[in-house]
Amino acid sequence: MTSKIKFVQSLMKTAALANVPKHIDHFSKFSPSPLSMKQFLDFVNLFRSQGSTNACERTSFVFLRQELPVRLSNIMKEINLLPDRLLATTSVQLLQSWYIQSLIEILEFLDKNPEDQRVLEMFVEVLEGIRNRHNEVVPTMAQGIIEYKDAFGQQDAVTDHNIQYFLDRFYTSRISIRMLINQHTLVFNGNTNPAHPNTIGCIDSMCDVTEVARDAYESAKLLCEQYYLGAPELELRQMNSNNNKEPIHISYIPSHLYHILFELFKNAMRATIENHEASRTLPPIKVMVALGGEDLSIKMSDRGNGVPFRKTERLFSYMYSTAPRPSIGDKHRAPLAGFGYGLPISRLYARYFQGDLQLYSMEGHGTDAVIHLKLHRLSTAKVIYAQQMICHEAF
Ligand code: P4A
Repeated sequence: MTSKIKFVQSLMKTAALANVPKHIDHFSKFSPSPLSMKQFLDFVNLFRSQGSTNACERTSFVFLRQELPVRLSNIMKEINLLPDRLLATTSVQLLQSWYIQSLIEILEFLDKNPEDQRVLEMFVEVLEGIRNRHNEVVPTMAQGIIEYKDAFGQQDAVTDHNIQYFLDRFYTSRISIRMLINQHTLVFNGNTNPAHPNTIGCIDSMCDVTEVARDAYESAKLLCEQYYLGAPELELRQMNSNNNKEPIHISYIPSHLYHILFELFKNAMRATIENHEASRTLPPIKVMVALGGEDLSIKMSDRGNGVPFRKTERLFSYMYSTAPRPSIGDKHRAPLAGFGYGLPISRLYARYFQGDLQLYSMEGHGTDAVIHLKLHRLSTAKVIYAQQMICHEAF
């Protein structure tokens, strides 16, 4: 811990020397530019049709060296509005130092020449470094919340509500920044994935929904079998209103969909097994994938006895569900339970492109989790927390 503090302190000095607060003030005056799925896809098509990727890479570079500081600075301003006692925790200090370091690294590119190939290559490397630096943001923030709760006890409802509000914005911002970084680095480091020819960067214009669902099921099943003696079977059905014989493909980010489904499978498996410990058979998890004209919906139903209606909202609460991290290798502490941030963050992924995630639990029976995703074939709906997320509410 002391080395962490020293590191943070030395970084804060560097930050002051590099005039970081002034840059944050400047860039946070801009609102993040919302991008629609269509804009992402258009860019992908432009990139494809051009053959030469160079002009695209320059455009992307010039956009990102402005847009990333805007997004980083906006969220850094919000971090500064956290209650002092949370802001002062080692975890949140460490987290802030990552944001400062990343901002400094991108600002270095402001006066660089986009025509210089070496600059573009360096930019990709720096972005990859930034992405790795921020890998542990979610557990680190969770740790900060734990430190805060340990020191000051369970908070009042208003504080809980404010922290919920902040973390939703904070993680949405993180999703958006990572999406931009992934898109740029995956597209411009020259790797294409032969197994997924329709995937460019992290966007798949032909994302096979049932395939992602089966993958997520298999991974959850492996975890489940490591701890329990078995896992419920999967019963997957689909309804394609256009033509029921055809597989369901949508334009989406497969990794986002996978993340959501994996969380839901883990919950469904855990509830099913814990509710059927006495019996020898496990009721299957039933998944229905439905494609309509406007929405793609996925319903996952389990017979895990459900949770009382009064408690369903808690499943989405960061404050409520923050429990100490099960230590790595400690397989006897519910391997299917992470930090309890699975559901709230999954809902942010679903909402990110105007979808949603809802839970309908019937205590005594089981839970239905429903994901609604908007089809973005023609949609120009802008994503990224700009419109909904303008007002800054101080604690
Ligand atoms: N019943 N139903 C669910 C849970 C229980 C459930 C549950 C006890 C609660 C917490 C948890 C995992 C499962 C479900 C599906 C869901 C969500 C909750 O998507 O069957 O860990 C966070």
